[in-house]
Amino acid sequence: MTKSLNSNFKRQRRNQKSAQELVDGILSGNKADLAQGITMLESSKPEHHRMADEIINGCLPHSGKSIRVGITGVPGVGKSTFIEAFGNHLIEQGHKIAVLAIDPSSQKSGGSILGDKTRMETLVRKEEAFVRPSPSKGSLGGVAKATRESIILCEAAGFDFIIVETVGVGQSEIAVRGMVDFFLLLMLAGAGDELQGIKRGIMEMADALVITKADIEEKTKVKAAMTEYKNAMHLFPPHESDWIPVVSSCSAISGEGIEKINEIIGSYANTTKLNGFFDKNRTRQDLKWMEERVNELILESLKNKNGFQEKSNELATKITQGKISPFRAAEQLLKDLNIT
Ligand SMILES: Nc1nc2c(ncn2[C@@H]2O[C@H](COP(=O)(O)OP(=O)(O)O)[C@@H](O)[C@H]2O)c(=O)[nH]1
Ligand SMILES: [Mg+2]
Repeated sequence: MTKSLNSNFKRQRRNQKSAQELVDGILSGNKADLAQGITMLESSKPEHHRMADEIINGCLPHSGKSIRVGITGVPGVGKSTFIEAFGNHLIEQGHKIAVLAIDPSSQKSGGSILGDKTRMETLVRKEEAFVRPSPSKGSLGGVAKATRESIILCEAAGFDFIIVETVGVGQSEIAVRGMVDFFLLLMLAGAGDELQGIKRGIMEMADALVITKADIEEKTKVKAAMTEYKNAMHLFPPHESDWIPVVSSCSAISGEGIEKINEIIGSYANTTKLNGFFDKNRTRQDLKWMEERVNELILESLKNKNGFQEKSNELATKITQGKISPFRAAEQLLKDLNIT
């Protein structure tokens, strides 16, 4: 059997759909097809790349009609539990919500995936919700890329409220900030921000800072923390959106303050749509996305060039033997391949 016959046979046997079939399924709101489409985006197999591109292109004209919200905060602060409560509230309001996650730490432990899904127990069973944990493989860059593309697919499937959960440590916030409209930081009343490991830069990116677990903290403590954070937020330069970040509190267990957060996000969307920032921000994100995609395509075409692997191996050996500097080797590689 030839190779292509063999792979056709395999595809049929596994009942795997074509890109067009998946796009049609996604556009009709089929969650199984959406899940399979996202699996293609996350795949590192070169034979899936073309299919992923076709799916994205098929979905793009039907995307964009949602509000995209990023949620961050240190592990254990209560993000997933919040999303469970908030998501159920949104569904009651008539929304369809998709939850995506970027959690670089879950790649090592693999544990938080299960944790997150069990924290969203009622949400995952709802027809109007789609919950997708962080991919368990790949670099932060790769995971972030897949998440950005997954947003497009979710929107094409009719989800009008997209939530991206990320862990409040390291680079993943910046990646998420670059793909959402609104950025929400969850904090606790008890601990100071140093203790909570939240960097100033993350606080500065937030459109709202919400103190959660208000049910287990004394009211006075929650109030004091809110005042403290309000004062701290005042010291940051004003947001380009002209939006003044809001400090609020909630409990994902009692439901107190959950509705208010939806109002805050609604008010943000109104304000920034009126003053033009909403669209400006999305356009800027699109331009950045294009830039990243160009870099990716250049790299891909370069690596597909004849002799790339051999030359690259040859030079690697020379570096190991101390015969050439890494800097020179990189230049040499491009020269040998006739690129510079
Ligand atoms: N009392 C109370 N506990 C909460 C609340 N939100 C989360 N928790 C608990 O805090 C722990 C961590 O929550 P989780 O949502 O997994 O945090 P994440 O790591 O930020 O996603 C769990 O045991 C939750 O039950 C809340 O509003 N009130
Ligand atoms: Mg979580």
